[in-house]
Amino acid sequence: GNNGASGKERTLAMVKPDGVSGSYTEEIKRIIVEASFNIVNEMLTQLDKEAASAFYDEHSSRSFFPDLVAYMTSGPVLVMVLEKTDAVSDWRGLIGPTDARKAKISHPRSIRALYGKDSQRNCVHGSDSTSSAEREIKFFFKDLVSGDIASQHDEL
Ligand code: RTP
Ligand code: MG
Repeated sequence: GNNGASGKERTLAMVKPDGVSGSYTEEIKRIIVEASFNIVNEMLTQLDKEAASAFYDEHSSRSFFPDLVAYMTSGPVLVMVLEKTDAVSDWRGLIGPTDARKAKISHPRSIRALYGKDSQRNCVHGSDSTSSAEREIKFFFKDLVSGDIASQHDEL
């Protein structure tokens, strides 16, 4: 499952290329910590076309998929495993709706409203279910198992 040694739920968060290049990483991490998430693991990495396509495989037939892959490979991303009770739904709530322009109206304090641009460049990712979280955490942190988190701080 995607629960850590504490029994708390885990989710996968990502600061997308526009967030890293826009220097929003520190602000976003401050919001994460203030919302009582524990950052269990983090990794700055660069997705290639194959990795971005595999990560967003559920959208491979969508018209926006080529643009999505180009966007996600345009620069480094910061991938984080976040832990707290109800981590998956709480992180989705904190980031806000997919379209940052709509988020600015309906959820003005959400991360996408604060730092996103539009329906594509929305600054952050969050797993949409506990099963997605499990798949996505394994995608980036294959060796991450309960009680063995200390050696996983890979860097670009
Ligand atoms: P994410 O997976 O990144 O957390 O975003 P999400 O669940 O809110 O939205 P999803 O439907 O899974 O879409 C994944 C990402 O694809 C880009 N997108 N572009 N141009 C468009 O109409 C469009 N629609 C979606 C966004 O970057 C979105 O976050
Ligand atoms: Mg999604």
